[in-house]
Order: sequence, then C-alpha cells, then structure tokens
Amino acid sequence: MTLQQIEDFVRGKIDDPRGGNYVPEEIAVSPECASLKMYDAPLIGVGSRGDEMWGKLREEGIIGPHFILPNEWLPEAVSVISIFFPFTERVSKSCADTPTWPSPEWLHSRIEGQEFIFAVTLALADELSRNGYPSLVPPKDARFKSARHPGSNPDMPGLSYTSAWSERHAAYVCGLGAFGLSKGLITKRGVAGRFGSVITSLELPPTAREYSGVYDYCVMCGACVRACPAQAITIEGGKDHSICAPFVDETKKKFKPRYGCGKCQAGMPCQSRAPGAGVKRV
Ligand code: B12
Ligand code: SF4
Ligand code: SF4
Repeated sequence: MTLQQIEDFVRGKIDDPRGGNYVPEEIAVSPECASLKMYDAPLIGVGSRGDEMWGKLREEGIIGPHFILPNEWLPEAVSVISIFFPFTERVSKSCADTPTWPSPEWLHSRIEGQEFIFAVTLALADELSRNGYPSLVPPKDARFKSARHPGSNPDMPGLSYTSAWSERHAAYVCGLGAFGLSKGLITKRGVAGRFGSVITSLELPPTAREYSGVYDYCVMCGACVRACPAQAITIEGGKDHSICAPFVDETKKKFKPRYGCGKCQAGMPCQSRAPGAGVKRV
C-alpha cells in the first residue's frame, strides 16, 4: 500500500454514510444529531521507527519510561502512521455555542467518534497485515494502559494523566503538529479533532517536522484560558490536568454514559488551523 492508498482507505471510511462516522438515528441523544457527520477529511503523518525522538519521549518530564516504543509494540515495526480526524464545523460550532457543558454533538464525537477511530485504525492494520505487512493499533493492544487521577491505575503506581502510548506525542513525532498552551496538539487543520495511529512493518516516506519547538503552532493568545469553564489553564503554567480531569468527570455525572468538554479547542483561533505555523522565531 502507498501513502495515497492509505489516505484513500481512511477517506472512504469517513465518507461512507452507512459507516460509523455518521450517528445512527436510534442512538442520537437529540433529534438534531440523527445522521450527524462527526469528522472531515483526515490528515496523515508518518514517523520512522529509527527516529531518535521516540527514545526522547521516554525521558521524565516528556512522557517517561512507561512509554512503549514502536519496535517494542511490534518488533517488525518500520513506520508509524498517525491520523488526525478533524471534527466537522457543525461539531465544533455546537461546542463553541454551548457555554460550560458539552453539546450533544460533542458528546457523540467523544464517544461514538472514538469508537469510529478504533474501527478505522483496526481495519487499516488488518488490511496492511493481509497484504503482508504485520501492523498493530497500540491502544487496542493488551499492553496498553493509561492513568487518569493519581492512584487510579494500580498497574501504573505513582503515575497520573498519562499512558503507554500518547497519540499527541506520536502525532508530534510523525510531523502532524505541535502542542498548544491548552496541551492539545495543534495540526495544520487545527486542534479540534482526535487522533488514531497504526504501527506497521510497511516502509513509508516519513513526514518532515516543520517545527522545532514543542509549542511552535501556538501563539499564546490566551483565548483557551478565558474559555475554560474550570479555570484549568493559565498563560504562565499552561493546562493543569488535575483541574481539567475532575471537570471532565463532572460531565460524566451529568451526561452518563457520555462525557467531554473541549471548550479549549472549539471556537479558538487554533480550532481549524495552526496560528503559529510559519511564524518566525528568534
Ligand atoms: C489521559 C488523557 C486525558 C487526561 C489527562 C490529559 C493528558 N495528560 O494529556 C484528561 C482527563 C485531563 C484529558 C482531558 C481531555 N482530553 Co484526553 N486523553 C488522555 C489520553 C488517554 C492519554 C494522554 C497521555 O498519554 N498523556 C501523556 C502526558 C505525558 O501528556 P502531557 O502531560 O500533555 O505532555 C506534555 C509534556 O510531554 C510536555 N513536554 C515537555 N518537554 C517536552 C519535549 C518534547 C520533545 C515533547 C514532544 C513534549 C514535551 O509537552 C506536553 C504538553 O504540554 C489521550 C489518548 C492517548 N492515548 O493519547 C487522550 C487525548 C489526549 N485527549 C484528547 C481530548 C480531545 C481530551 C479533551 C478535550 C476531552 C474531550 N474529548 O472532550 C480534554 C482536554 C485535553 C486537552 N486540553 O489537551 C485527545 C487530544 C486531541 C488533541 N487535538 O490534542 C486525545 C489524544 C485522545 C484522542 N484519541 O484523540 N485527557
Ligand atoms: S487558544 Fe491561543 S493560547 Fe490557547 S492553544 Fe490555541 S493558540 Fe494557543
Ligand atoms: S477540556 Fe475543558 S476543563 Fe479541560 S482544559 Fe479544556 S476547557 Fe478546560
């Protein structure tokens, strides 16, 4: 498979009106959400297994030693495919237009949207494997673990707000974008969307990183500071996960079985573009 064929494969899933990118009427949380399209065309980046940046992610303060490297997930690994699924304007606008609590559209994109990403990445890994290139989706592997609040995962003692495979850091290595003050990863198509990834033995041309600083795509405008209903973000300190996470938990109580927030993404100058891209730094 070529990179173009991979892109066509993902696009085909996104455009399929009977596929998981459209909310079925039977589960719509409100009538307006029936047939809601959650994602637009994807943005795909490729990282090489040999990129030194993977090893750097293991350093304390970046992710840490619990980060599992591509060749540890899959010994035959040659490339990492990172995919950004940008939310449709309707999903983002509904979130920006609803103060404090998540909009019905955002709730769907958080839950059914994530299920769709797993379905697409697993189908891609399957297609690659059937073509002779063993492939794997890290968050669907038995070794994947994540920790939210301190002590929430006994398998990750002493760790919080982290995981064994961070999709944003993988996207950073794969040339898709850089972090924002809100800690979302900002791509050339913005921050409002979600990521998925596949590790494969197929050799693909790596995507160049058009940034060198961790926060190069953010202009520190402070719009996310003002938009956050939990006051979890400051210009000086960035986003504090220990304030954000309990707020997201609060939405779980209110909107069970769904949840979400994302006010630091929708309606922001970085919602659908990277305001810091191309800005000269001294
Ligand atoms: C745990 C988790 C949470 C926790 C903690 C957040 C966190 N740590 O990132 C809580 C509950 C708070 C949370 C909240 C939300 N989440 Co969340 N969450 C995750 C999860 C499962 C793991 C994150 C992880 O591994 N973090 C690792 C730690 C180390 O990340 P970090 O502290 O931010 O890393 C910093 C350091 O590395 C630092 N750094 C210092 N030196 C250096 C040097 C280098 C070279 C680099 C690269 C970095 C670096 O820079 C980073 C940013 O400041 C991922 C899914 C996944 N498997 O990736 C989704 C994920 C991060 N969440 C996501 C989303 C959308 C949300 C919410 C908007 C909720 C919602 N959907 O409504 C909010 C807001 C998130 C935000 N503002 O970024 C998306 C982010 C999409 C995006 N555009 O970035 C993800 C990737 C899920 C997905 N599949 O797309 N989340
Ligand atoms: S809203 Fe402004 S400060 Fe916040 S992440 Fe986006 S560009 Fe950066
Ligand atoms: S997800 Fe919500 S609570 Fe968390 S930082 Fe963003 S706006 Fe604030």
